[in-house]
Amino acid sequence: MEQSSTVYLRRLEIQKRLKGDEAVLAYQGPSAIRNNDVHHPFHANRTAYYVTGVNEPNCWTLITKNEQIIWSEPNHPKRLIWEEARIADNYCQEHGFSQWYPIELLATKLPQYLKNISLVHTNAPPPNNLTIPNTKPLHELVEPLRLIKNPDELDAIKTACSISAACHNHILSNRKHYTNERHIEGAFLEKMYHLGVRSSAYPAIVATGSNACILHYTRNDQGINPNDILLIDAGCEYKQYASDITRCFPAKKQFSKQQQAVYEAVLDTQQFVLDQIKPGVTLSQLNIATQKRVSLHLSDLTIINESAQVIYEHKLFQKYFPHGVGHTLGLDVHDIPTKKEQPLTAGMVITIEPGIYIQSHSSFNDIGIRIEDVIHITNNSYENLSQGALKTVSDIEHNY
Ligand SMILES: [Mn+2]
Repeated sequence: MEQSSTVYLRRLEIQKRLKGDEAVLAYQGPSAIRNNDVHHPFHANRTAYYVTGVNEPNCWTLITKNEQIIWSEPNHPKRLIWEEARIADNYCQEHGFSQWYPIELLATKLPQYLKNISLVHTNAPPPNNLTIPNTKPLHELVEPLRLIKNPDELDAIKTACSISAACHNHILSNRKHYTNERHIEGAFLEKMYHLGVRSSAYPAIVATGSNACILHYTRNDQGINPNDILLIDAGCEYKQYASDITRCFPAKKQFSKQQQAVYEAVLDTQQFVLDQIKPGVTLSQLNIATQKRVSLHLSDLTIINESAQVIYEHKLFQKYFPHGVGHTLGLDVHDIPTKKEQPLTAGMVITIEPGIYIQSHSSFNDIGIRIEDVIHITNNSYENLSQGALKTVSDIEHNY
């Protein structure tokens, strides 16, 4: 119930922002069919979930200045032969809605509530061909709220990160047993299930050697060469909140000299960027800081035979570091599309994930390194929510 009371307060906040003739109309989405009568696990539309706090399909929610109404599937005895019971009329008692209706009454009841409404913030086309004169995208109203996490949301993200960190550490210390990327994916999921969570926040990336240079590699089915570096980008979801952690380590006990040099360059870059995090700094500034530090390392390691300044100014680093330094995280792993110039504020959660990817080079081959942590912006600095996942060279080499 802690979650639902948080969501109830959130709905009150939304009501406060609505004018008397405005309403929020949120649709959680249908249960998606995989094939025939087999369904995908349900994952509510995130904008709608943020408003309802309940992961149940086929629900419509209407919030007006004074009411919080939900339509959902009732517990027909025939359906209960096949499916678990729905929340149905408990929406009012347990989740603080002022009114619940079975979904069958949407077409008749909704127009009555919309009579005096002239603007509807919504995330879906109106149901039952209902005509709504003026609509605005609901996410525009919700995203500024979603950006700043409250203590319950932070707790959920923190737990997701701790569980994922334990899974990463489990893979690290058992790595001698894995001979295929798929084994690692399976071991990560097994550990995650064992720790009590079922959903991943995104499909895991388990990449060996040059596969790590494919940023969204998800085949995860190649054999592991003992001389490879492994890249594992994986995270679970807890109470609907995501985690997103990347760790890299040698398949065998120790790094080669070249692997260690690149690894330490990325680790140094991550710390360099973290040291600059405080409210007021923008993601764009952090990106520039990352690009400059990566350029410095590319020059020092003679991966590019140019000065750091030339590498940065001519964007030569992009060949080895083609992505941004991070993104917001919350209900979604890539949560709110942040404007790069928006200053960070306390309560935001972002990832910091520099990388260097070298597919072919005279002295560095098939090395893809990314190190990613989940960072909570605090009043004057930051808190690393995924610090439990080991990443120093000595921790990596000792845990074998
Ligand atoms: Mn990420």
